[in-house]
Amino acid sequence: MTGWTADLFCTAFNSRQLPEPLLPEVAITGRSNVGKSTLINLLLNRTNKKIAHVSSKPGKTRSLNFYRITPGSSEASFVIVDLPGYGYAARASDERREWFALVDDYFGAGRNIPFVMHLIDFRHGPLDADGELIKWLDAMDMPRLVVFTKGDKAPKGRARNMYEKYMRDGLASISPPLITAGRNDAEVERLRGVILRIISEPGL
Ligand SMILES: Nc1nc2c(ncn2[C@@H]2O[C@H](COP(=O)(O)OP(=O)(O)O)[C@@H](O)[C@H]2O)c(=O)[nH]1
Ligand SMILES: [Mg+2]
Repeated sequence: MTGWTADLFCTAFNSRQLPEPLLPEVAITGRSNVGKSTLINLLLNRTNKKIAHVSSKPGKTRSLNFYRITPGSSEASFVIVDLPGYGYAARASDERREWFALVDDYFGAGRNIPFVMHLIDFRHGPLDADGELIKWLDAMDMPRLVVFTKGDKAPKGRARNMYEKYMRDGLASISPPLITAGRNDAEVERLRGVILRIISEPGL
């Protein structure tokens, strides 16, 4: 069991509401409904008493949510930022503009963002919207850690082939992507270790 504790210390709907950047911030991004809030709850052991709001309706979160994480006595604190979901097809183009305005402001503010965690639905692999995100993050030279979600919904026995195909097709990640399954299992514990390791690597 991890000793990570967390508190939601800021919710920002616009750039004026962004908190002072005092700690490294790991931003979590991905398509609406991919499982960002679910993974945050898992990382923080909040499966019963949830801290991040999980919704079955895509595109609910329009704010940036900042969680201050205290991983344990020997590790430095950092922040996890839950970004609004990206690129859900039903969204109007002015909402896309709104998304870019808010998230561009966040990334462009000179904050300490060691890497972005890019969540991808394991069943589908990277879709068009993920390709757009990758291009946009690459253009900012932002390191990306890919994490697959919904591994439990993939066809049984095909996971290895699917994983290898995604990687062969050129999906890049600063550490090999883990496959999460909506539960607090060994992969989530591994992910905690990967996050702490990357944050502690200077000059990534
Ligand atoms: N089976 C399964 N369902 C998941 C997983 N991750 C998220 N979900 C479900 O997918 C829906 C959207 O999740 P949410 O965390 O709100 O996505 P967000 O919009 O990216 O924050 C919810 O109904 C979750 O319960 C997973 O790994 N496995
Ligand atoms: Mg969410």
